[in-house]
Amino acid sequence: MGVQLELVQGDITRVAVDAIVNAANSGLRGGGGVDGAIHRAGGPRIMEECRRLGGCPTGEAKATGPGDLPARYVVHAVGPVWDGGEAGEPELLASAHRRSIEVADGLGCVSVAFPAISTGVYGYPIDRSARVALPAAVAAAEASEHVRRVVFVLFSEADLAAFWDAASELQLEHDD
Ligand code: AR6
Repeated sequence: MGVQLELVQGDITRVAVDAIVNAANSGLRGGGGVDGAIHRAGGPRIMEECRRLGGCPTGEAKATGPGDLPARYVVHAVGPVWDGGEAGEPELLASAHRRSIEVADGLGCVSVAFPAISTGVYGYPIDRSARVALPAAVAAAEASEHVRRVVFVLFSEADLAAFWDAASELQLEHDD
């Protein structure tokens, strides 16, 4: 069965899907960027649950409830810190996307929204991240039991354009 891919510009905290993915750190301690926005908008219950999870290794993902957000779950994924690209960053970024889909699938989610993991504080170049994130998420969704809709929510117009270019280059059909 096919998977619908959507690329949109916006704020992921406002997206009503089954699971939104957070670009977290391995301590699941909260922080700036999209992590800060998710905890601010979702309220303190998300952090209370994160504290009980005991952290999350890079390339992995763990779920909590959504607090006050319009999603059913938040999947906290930890992407790699960019260190030039020869330190396993693409594999870890792909793994963070694959594991996010697998965790969401295990919770019965049909729709999953991702931010551009690792491309803010962690410094992963946006165009290179898109070429890893898109095929990893789509392939994992295709292999999943439940996930049929994958949305990438890009914060800026430039980030959306980078994901758009990568999707075209990879010949991934997408809606906008
Ligand atoms: N909706 C969608 N995308 C957003 C939003 C939002 N509300 N806010 C920011 N972005 P970053 P990282 C974009 O730095 O690089 C945190 O402190 C942002 O423009 O949030 O994986 C964590 O606690 C960028 O394109 O995540 C970790 O310590 C993308 O989200 C660390 O940062 C990711 O940027 C993780 O760094």
